[in-house]
Amino acid sequence: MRKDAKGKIHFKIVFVGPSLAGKTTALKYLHDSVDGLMKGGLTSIADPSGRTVYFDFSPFSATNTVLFDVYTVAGQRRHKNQRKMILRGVDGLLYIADSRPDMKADNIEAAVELREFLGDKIGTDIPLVIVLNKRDITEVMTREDMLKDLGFNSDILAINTIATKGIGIKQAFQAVSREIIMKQVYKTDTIEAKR
Ligand SMILES: Nc1nc2c(ncn2[C@@H]2O[C@H](COP(=O)(O)OP(=O)(O)O)[C@@H](O)[C@H]2O)c(=O)[nH]1
Ligand SMILES: [Mg+2]
Repeated sequence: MRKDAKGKIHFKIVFVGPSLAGKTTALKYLHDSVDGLMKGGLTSIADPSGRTVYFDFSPFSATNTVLFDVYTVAGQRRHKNQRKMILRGVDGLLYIADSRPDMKADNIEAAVELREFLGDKIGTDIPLVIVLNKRDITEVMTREDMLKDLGFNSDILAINTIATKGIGIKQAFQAVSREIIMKQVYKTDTIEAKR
């Protein structure tokens, strides 16, 4: 979380996950098609084939004082240092997995790297929502197998999505932003503790 010069609060949400899982597609959908969010421009830094080479970024404002700065990382192996940088100061995570069976190893590798960067803050200090994308493909892995492979805590919310059609994407974004607000603005457990 950071406060800008005008006193607005910015929360940072990052889409993570392996290359080609659908991170950029999901952010584009939020930007282009979701009503009820005030939106700034979408900045994408991609190579000519459309692969994210650095990150994508779009700010969304929920209210006049609260903004969500949403990023996607570049998923290819060689961009590890950039991912580490983008994840600095992250307030909430959307992990996008690719449901195709041949993406199993890539999904696991990205989840392992995320734990390497953020450790046990994942799902505790930093809320996480798991996004199981490409559920429109006929040969998809089962939800159970995918969640077991990823190895995140079993109480973490997982949502089936089809990013190309926008199915489930808004719900995933709302879920993680709600968790961030509960944790950081209302500090529900802190208030309880003070009573
Ligand atoms: N069938 C299918 N394809 C998808 C879905 N989401 C993304 N894609 C495709 O997967 C490819 C990679 O998507 P992209 O958003 O660039 O992935 P990123 O590397 O994670 O940013 C593109 O060709 C997308 O159109 C989905 O839900 N279903
Ligand atoms: Mg991308």
